[in-house]
Amino acid sequence: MAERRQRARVQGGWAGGAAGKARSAAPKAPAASNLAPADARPAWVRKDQRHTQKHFVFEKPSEVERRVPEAGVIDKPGVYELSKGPTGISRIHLIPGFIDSEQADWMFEQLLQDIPWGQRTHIRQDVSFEEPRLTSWYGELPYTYSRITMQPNPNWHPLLTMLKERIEEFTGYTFNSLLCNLYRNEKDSVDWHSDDEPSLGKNPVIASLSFGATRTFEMRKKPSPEENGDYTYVERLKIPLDHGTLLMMEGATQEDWQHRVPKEYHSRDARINLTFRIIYPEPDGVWK
Ligand SMILES: O=C(O)CCC(=O)C(=O)O
Repeated sequence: MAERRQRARVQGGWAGGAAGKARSAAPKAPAASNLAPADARPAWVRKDQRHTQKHFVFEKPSEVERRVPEAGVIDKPGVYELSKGPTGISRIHLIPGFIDSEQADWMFEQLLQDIPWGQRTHIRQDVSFEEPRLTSWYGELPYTYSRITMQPNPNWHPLLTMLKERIEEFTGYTFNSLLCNLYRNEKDSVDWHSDDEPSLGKNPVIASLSFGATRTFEMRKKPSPEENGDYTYVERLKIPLDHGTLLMMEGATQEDWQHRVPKEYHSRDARINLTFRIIYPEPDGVWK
């Protein structure tokens, strides 16, 4: 939060700054001697004694000092309204233990083995680089993000169908697509982004189910137009997503916030994240 601070400066007080420099240039006081002064009366009775002239000058700060806000942590189950704006309410719902840990254990092993994990490669300015994770897509429709299209894949794995139905029963939403992410170790990640592709429609609902190693899901609020794209002072959140946790993102969350899963400095085992989505056919039939 922006903070105004009143600063006090003592003029002619202590060394340092312009006042201090001016004092050091002043004529030197006579060296101390063991001779008694001409007027031997104590200083406090002497009328001619000059008092040290110290006075405080309060200066208005020339500019507003801003503090980078500390990231909040959400690690308790519940529904959280992250923000409210002209675009609507950004809301998340955290459900740790949505899948109990014993079931999550065998599900993780099965998904790791059975999902057809693939490597997407991007080309930017003639340089190609691999996404730092493996992915797989399920759904009747294709899905394009970061300028690469995932082809339709209607062959849902029975475990994925079962998980989709469990989430649908719990949330009341019906999903038709799924993006699977495999983070092989601490070096895998997904960078800041919003799930705001046109094919997801307005205010998309995303159900994100995690298995395996706990990784931190980070969120940051998109800056207001006055910030000119500067994210320095925006609100931030950290949400540890562990084995069997469901995270729902709803309302304006994709419009007003970004999220990422950063790399970790310490070693991490594999993690699988399933993001169930609702995909709409593009009105003009063109997949951007
Ligand atoms: O792995 C996660 O928790 C997030 C995945 C994600 O951001 C995405 O699939 O868009």
